[in-house]
Amino acid sequence: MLYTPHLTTRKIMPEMQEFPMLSLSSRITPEHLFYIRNHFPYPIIDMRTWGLQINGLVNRPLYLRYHDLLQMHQVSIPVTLECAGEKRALFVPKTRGEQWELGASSHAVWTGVRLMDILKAACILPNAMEVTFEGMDKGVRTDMQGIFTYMRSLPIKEALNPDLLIALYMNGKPLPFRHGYPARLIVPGWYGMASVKWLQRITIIDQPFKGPFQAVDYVYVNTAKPVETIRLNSTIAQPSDQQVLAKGEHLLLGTAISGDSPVLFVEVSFDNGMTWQPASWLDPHESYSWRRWCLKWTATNSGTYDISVRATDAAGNVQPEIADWNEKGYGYNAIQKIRVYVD
Ligand code: MTE
Ligand code: MO
Repeated sequence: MLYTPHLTTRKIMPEMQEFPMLSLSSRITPEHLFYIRNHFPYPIIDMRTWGLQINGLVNRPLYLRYHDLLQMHQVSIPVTLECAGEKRALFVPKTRGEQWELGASSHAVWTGVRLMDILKAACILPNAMEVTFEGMDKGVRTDMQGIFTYMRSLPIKEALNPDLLIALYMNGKPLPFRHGYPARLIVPGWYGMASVKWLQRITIIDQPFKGPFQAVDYVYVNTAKPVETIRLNSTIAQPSDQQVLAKGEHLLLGTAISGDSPVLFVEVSFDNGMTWQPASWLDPHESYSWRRWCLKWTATNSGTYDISVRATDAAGNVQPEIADWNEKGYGYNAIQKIRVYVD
């Protein structure tokens, strides 16, 4: 049977779709398979009037039109986006929020202007503490009165990291509308919520930003720590859980990532973690990219097989057996286990 890959729909409005994990034939996710996570309906953008405003604690407020941004120095960085709710459906007990399975993550090469260059051009004042990023999408929340826009902040030190981009292109083509056209922030190594789409305003402030997408959502409620960098994680993309396989040789394939220390190796176990064998890398190391691993496996006998995968990073951290449960279900990164049946 011919397999035609397509997104897995979690919600239509606001749109939420998963990348089909079986489509890992390339490291880069094609545009039509890139996961989508929106909090609100799509914004309406009029390119005749659109411009990116930079204001607040700056000596030189800026208003950059699309063609101004296109004319600035461009850089390209491969960055994997991963939703903080990735694998939320695996939490026991269940948590509230979108029940994402394995595919709330995708990979692209982003091209655009360094945020640092824009902030330097605006001349930030010495009392700057945080930088806020405001999207153009807005709507109501079920837990609060009023209309909110999607808005996030970064500490000034993080905002000046030269790897942060105001991206104008994804995989060499103008940013698709669903992924933030005309311009989106890309915060490499952080969970996806930081990478604000449909940017309209960047504001430098001298106090912590307390908007609901900063101080209510995207907080690990158990520790009160903000959700920031991507936790060490690995995923079995192929075979899928509960799959029935024929006897013979199979290719196990998946991804590994960390927003902190580089992933050193991935191991696979067929005996519930008693013994582990190393997987091989399909991709070279890149700072902010998922890295695909694979392992050839021959199923000689019919029966039930439990397969686990775990990643280890350069600092010696290993994925936990049990994920750190938190009320909103962020940062699931326990060792993944699947069961397959060999006929
Ligand atoms: N930016 C805006 N303006 N509105 C949003 O709803 N969602 C965030 C982030 N940026 C969001 C946003 C979240 S939670 C994630 S995981 C990523 O966008 C998803 O990016 P993608 O839809 O391009 O995959
Ligand atoms: Mo997300």
